[in-house]
Amino acid sequence: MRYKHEFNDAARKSVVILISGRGSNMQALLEAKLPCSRIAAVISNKADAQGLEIASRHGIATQVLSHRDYADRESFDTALATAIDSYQPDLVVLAGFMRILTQNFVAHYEGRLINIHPSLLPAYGGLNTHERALADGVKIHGCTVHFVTANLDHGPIIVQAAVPVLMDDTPETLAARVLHEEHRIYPQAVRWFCRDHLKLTPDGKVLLDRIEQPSAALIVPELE
Ligand code: NHR
Ligand code: GAR
Repeated sequence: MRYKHEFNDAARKSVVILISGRGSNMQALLEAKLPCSRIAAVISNKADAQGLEIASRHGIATQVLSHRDYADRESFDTALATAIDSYQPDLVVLAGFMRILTQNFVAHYEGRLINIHPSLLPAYGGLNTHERALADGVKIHGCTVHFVTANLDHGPIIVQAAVPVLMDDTPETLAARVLHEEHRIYPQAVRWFCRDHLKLTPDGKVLLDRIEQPSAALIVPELE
């Protein structure tokens, strides 16, 4: 008798994770031990990325591909795709990966390339999101998991988590509050994908199949 969420090795989805630095989102994915997925490799564009050691400690294959060894973005992305495809992944996960990817690369992984971004997209795409949110005085901030498209930080949204911005927040305290939520929603998104609940439709819409959706107000400010 095989249960619905039991996965033999052949049924597991193969995942390649791309990082550039600390790798805490990658670590959250490794520690989630999702039975539906097998992390085939972690690839970094930086040799000194801390995440590489964490991956090695988990017994996961690591590879470094420095963008500095390539003349332009196109040739770096071609080499990166060759490295990724050697693992034949079902899903490619950007976890703090800091290089903008070319149109050809993104098209090659259409519907199987996801990113986590530290803001409530479409607000605050790009870099320094927490500084900019604080400067604007917004009261709610957060993080977004999305499919990657050529339109930077504008791919179809899969899941978001919101946190309050507090009066005495610094970029660091706000980043920590957001990061805590990143570590919760990224494993969830990968779990959905690996269980075949999450799809990108041909017309670019996110399909969440058989996932419970909230119907009540999520955020209710305290009123006096
Ligand atoms: N590529 C495409 N085509 N589309 C997206 O949505 C992408 C992407 C590559 C990375 C992550 C993204 C983020 O979550 C991401 C999304 C890096 C930069 C950037 O400006 C911007 C957005 C993101 C990642 N990178 C500089 C560059 O010249 C380098 C910065 C650095 O090395 O520190 O590539 O925020
Ligand atoms: C995370 O906050 C992630 O959302 C963000 O960088 C941090 C990486 O931390 N990603 C980007 O800004 C992508 N441009 P991590 O390496 O510890 O996961």
